[in-house]
Amino acid sequence: MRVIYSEDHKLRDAKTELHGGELVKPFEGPFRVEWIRAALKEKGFDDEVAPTRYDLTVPLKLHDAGYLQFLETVWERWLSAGFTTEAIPISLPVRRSYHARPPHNIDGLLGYYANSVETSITEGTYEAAIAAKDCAMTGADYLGEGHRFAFALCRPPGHHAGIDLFGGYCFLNNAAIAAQRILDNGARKVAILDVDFHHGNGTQDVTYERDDIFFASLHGEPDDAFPYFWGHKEETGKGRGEGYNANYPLLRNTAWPAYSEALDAALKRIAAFGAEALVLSLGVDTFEKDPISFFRLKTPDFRTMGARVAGLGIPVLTVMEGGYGVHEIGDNVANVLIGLEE
Ligand code: SP5
Ligand code: ZN
Repeated sequence: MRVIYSEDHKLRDAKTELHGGELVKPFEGPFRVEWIRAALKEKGFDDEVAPTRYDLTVPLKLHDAGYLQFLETVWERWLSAGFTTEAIPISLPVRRSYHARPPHNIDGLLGYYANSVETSITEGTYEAAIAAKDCAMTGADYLGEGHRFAFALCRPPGHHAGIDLFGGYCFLNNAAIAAQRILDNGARKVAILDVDFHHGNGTQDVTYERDDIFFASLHGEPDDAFPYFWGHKEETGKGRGEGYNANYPLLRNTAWPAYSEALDAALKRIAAFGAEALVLSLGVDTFEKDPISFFRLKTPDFRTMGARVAGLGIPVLTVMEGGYGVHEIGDNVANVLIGLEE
């Protein structure tokens, strides 16, 4: 399987994450993709290429122009304001912020565009996010050439990035950008299946009113899991997008039997939708040893997961999302890709 990878992910190497009331070393760091690449090499995935460079035409179909401008300039403006540390928002628009609008002050703007505050912005974050979306788009174009599978080893991840929101370690919605690219290349219907432990609130946001992208997410139930305020069953889409969004919230300690039942239900919906291609938003933070999550999937389960997804019989672009803490994330990712191809 072709793997698309950019060295530029290293440009984002945050020192801080707000976690449990403390600034800690981030769970999401460059080491993650190096672990994944090591496992892929060991398993014989040797077709690795660098991404093509693309402009912002496709991202602008999903994200707000002011938001993209913010991402591009925030670091420089943060430094110009006299700050010397990584950028963390302090004030966010919330219920009854009736007249919220993008403030001029960069400190305020940071909160305006944030949906969570654990994600510090650093020098190089924008460049890394751009390279990640280029990986996803390159994968979409590779499928467009008639290939059945590709893996975009995106970092930073993307599924928490909304129309005009960053957070959850995400800035640009790599998976949705890839789905849009697949549509632009001629497909009429594309599905995104999000198997990251966390609800893909950003992907849901950018696709919620659309009927040409079906979004399904399996995740820790919002009562108990980040991002807490999205991912309920009742969120089914809006306007022409009504009926094209499916959430499968799952309980603490969910293991393969209950997980695979929800997976099969989601795959059934995707097949009924008539998707011509699938973007698999792959987080392996469903693993039993993940440090910030609470499912109980085991390494062999990921292979079964890949095989089930391949059962759809359509081209699949796998896009990397989360998965933290332990070296096994590499084997878990490799297993999904092996399962897809068997
Ligand atoms: C892409 C992705 O997986 N983003 C996840 C972002 C989650 N950030 C907040 C994590 C808070 C976890 N708190 C659980 C503590 C368990 N001891
Ligand atoms: Zn996650």
